[in-house]
Amino acid sequence: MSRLHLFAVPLALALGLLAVAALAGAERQERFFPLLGFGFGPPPRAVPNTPCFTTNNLNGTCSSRRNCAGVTGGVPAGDCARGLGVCCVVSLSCGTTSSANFTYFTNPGYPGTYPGGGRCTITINKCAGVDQLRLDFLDLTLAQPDANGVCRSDFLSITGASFAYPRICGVNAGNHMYVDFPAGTNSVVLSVDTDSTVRFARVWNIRITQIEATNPSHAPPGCLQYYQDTTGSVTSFNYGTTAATTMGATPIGTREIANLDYMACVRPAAGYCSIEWSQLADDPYSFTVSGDTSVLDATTLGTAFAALSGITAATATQAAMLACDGDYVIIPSAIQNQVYTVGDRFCGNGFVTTTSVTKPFWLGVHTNNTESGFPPTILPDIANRGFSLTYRQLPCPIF
Ligand SMILES: [Ca+2]
Ligand SMILES: [Ca+2]
Repeated sequence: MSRLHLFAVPLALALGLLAVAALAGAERQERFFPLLGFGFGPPPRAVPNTPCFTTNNLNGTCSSRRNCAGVTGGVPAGDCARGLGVCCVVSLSCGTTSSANFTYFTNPGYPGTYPGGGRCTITINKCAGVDQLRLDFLDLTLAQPDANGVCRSDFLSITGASFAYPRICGVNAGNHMYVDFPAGTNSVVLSVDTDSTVRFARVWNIRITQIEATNPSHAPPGCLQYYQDTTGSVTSFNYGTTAATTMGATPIGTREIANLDYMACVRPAAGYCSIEWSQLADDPYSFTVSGDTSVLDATTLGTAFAALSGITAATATQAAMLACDGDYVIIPSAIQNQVYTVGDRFCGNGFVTTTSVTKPFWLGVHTNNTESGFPPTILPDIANRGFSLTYRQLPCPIF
């Protein structure tokens, strides 16, 4: 055997082992460089399982094409990691389960509409380190509530979570909700119930994001909503400028959803000491939560004249309790026109600009189970839209 052969045999063996190892590694690779000649070439590169965006702004996870195909509902949507992997977007409809970092829950036939019928559910299993979900309603149009604001024919509901989450219906695109996993549980179920006897074109696409406890977007305890900018708007579920045309209801139904009790929280930015809440100047309906909205005209609707405030029942006089006892928002330690208000509840058909220094910043939302008036001697609420309030955080004063 020549010197060349003596050298070549162990070399070929070593290269062969390398090739086997590389092929095993390729199991997890979308792309690996084919072994050239005796196996020389760049080592295989792992696809990083990092968050990625598609060209349509959908959230996915960068993974190998093979791994994406193995994920329930996984759809490859463009390249990531410089072409090493695909941005794998998980999109699922009824009767499914997901444990992906981002899941899009859609109606059957999305982006087409759905005529309704039955209950459509998705079960979300939490990932390691996760104790919260954020639901972004990219599309969510269900039938309107009944004349009392009760989501009767259609509703989105959440079960298995640590809080009595509101049932919502109507039009909610652009709104969001946080859901906490109770300690010791691993899954939460989202359900969309629709009544096919109510003729209506439903559509939904809900982005479900898993939020780790360490994530800066993690909402504080008790916050159904969490806003993280210094300015923004907080809008009640199913808010809209037009009156709802409730199926067969007389009088025309409210858009305001019944049975709500939650907090919309705002993250205080560094160097900001207070928050100012105000009504949209160009939308007189942007605070219509109690009373008969239909009879008010532009001279009163949205003005301080139509604004009411109340006080918590424990300390209220009878007169004060009459105001803002059914549907209202709460602003803690409220200041209006540089003076602390007597009460912290606000209702009616107008909203006076209000400031609060209580941190974390929050807006409480409460609605009762009816629009028929409470106690019965009080006139019913009619055609309430809910609210869309803007907020801005105010910098700390410089002394
Ligand atoms: Ca109302
Ligand atoms: Ca009510």
